Amino acid sequence: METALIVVDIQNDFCPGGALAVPNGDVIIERVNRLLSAYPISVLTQDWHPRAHCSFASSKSLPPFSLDPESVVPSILWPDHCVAGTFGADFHPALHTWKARCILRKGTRRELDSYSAIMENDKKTPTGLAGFLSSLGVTRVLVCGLATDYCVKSTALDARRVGFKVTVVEDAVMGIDAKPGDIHAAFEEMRLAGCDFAMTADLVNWAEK
Ligand code: VGL
Ligand code: ZN
Repeated sequence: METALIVVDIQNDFCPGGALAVPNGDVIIERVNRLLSAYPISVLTQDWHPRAHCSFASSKSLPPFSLDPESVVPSILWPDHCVAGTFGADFHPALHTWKARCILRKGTRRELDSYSAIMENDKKTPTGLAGFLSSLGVTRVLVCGLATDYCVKSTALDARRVGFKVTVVEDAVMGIDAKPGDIHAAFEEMRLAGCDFAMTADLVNWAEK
């Protein structure tokens, strides 16, 4: 029964100064680094979009944060962010990337976004991560990173859906809260889906026992 750490999207564009900055997104990095030291099966995800990606408001000549009129499920159009190969898509320089076992890029196809590290937004295209983790004997995942109300939430919910035990690292996630209350609602949704919550210090102590 193995535990894996999933570190979601700690990239320059999601940190202060970035194109889609999560307020205080960088303050969690020190805690994430401690988790990376404690959990040897670890995955970093990287939001990795082609230019003119379907999630970019600019691709549809609409203002950022408007709803996508072409999408059947309500989805927000974002400022251009995490364009593959750009500085914004790089991991934040303070993140101890060398400690991670695996790097998973997502949202790589122009016409399909992927918030979750497990399933793309069509809810039927797997990223391959669940298979990778299962083949290593992983039954429980710890989820941390950015942003609580989008990619962290989607990853945690999908991980539950495909059968992993899920612990969200409460003090190692940070959210956007585009609409105030979004972060709170995300925690509630994850809780109702059967996710547990824990703090970095406790998870690091348990790993060392
Ligand atoms: C994310 C919006 C668009 C995230 C990624 O990492 O939470 N949010 N792309
Ligand atoms: Zn994105």
